[in-house]
Amino acid sequence: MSTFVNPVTDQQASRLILRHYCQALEKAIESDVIIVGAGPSGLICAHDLAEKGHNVTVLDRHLVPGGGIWGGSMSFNYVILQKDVESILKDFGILFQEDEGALVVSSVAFASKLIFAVASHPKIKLFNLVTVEDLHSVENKVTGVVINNSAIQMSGLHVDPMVLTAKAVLDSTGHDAVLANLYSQRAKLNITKQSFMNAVQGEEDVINNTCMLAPGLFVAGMAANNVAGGARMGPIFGGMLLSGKKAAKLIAEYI
Ligand code: 48H
Repeated sequence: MSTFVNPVTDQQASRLILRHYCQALEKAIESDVIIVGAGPSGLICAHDLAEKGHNVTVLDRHLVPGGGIWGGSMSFNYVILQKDVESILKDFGILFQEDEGALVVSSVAFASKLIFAVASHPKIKLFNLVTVEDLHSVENKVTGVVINNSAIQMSGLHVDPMVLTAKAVLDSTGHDAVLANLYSQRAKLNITKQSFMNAVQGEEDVINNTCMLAPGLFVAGMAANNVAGGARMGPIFGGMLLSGKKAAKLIAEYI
């Protein structure tokens, strides 16, 4: 007597996964916005754009999205946010404690809630284990990204990539500012390494440095500070959320 009334066969599992992954990937060939990097700035930007009705594709090279949130500070798994962003935490159902006028949040809960909101949004396709290795461009506008499977990319095998296109692309790849650097290999772009740690300054910088770098190419989060020489801010995350929100507004106005 078996437990399952509807057992799933091996063939079914393979067929269903292939069908649904390929359907999602096919839709992502042409989306409104591609977000590269599923850290806090990219996740918030994706969610805001999707809430406005845009079709968004989010790509991250790692197995687990969330970027630098998970590790907290020196592996102590809490992050700190300014009281000014309390309403954003409430929007995502992220619990916090107020202490010394700041908000203290479990980094695991913070990452999980943001990822859940993005991964389960009907207007967003989220692909992990996908590395962006180049930009797609038509008539001097950035019009998409060149992608490969992260395992293939890491192995160094020569396997040709695929292209996903969009009306706008966001570089939210954190400290590496991958897309900005790829762009600057082909066209003039002033990239200044991020500055020393100074949390109060860095949190202002990251919002001010969020911008359109070139037609169709936007930058947010730590990547924005890397491009423009903004300060680091360690485990303080309010600026990342507000940078993602600013990027969503700029992108929505552009597309
Ligand atoms: C696909 C890629 C690629 C690629 C990278 O680092 P992140 O968390 O980014 P932000 O800017 O949203 O948040 C920064 C924050 O986490 C942080 O590091 C802070 C506050 N530091 C302060 C300090 O002083 O150090 O996430 C970037 C994501 C990661 O998940 C990468 O895997 C992904 O981008 N990524 N995805 N293709 N080529 N490169």
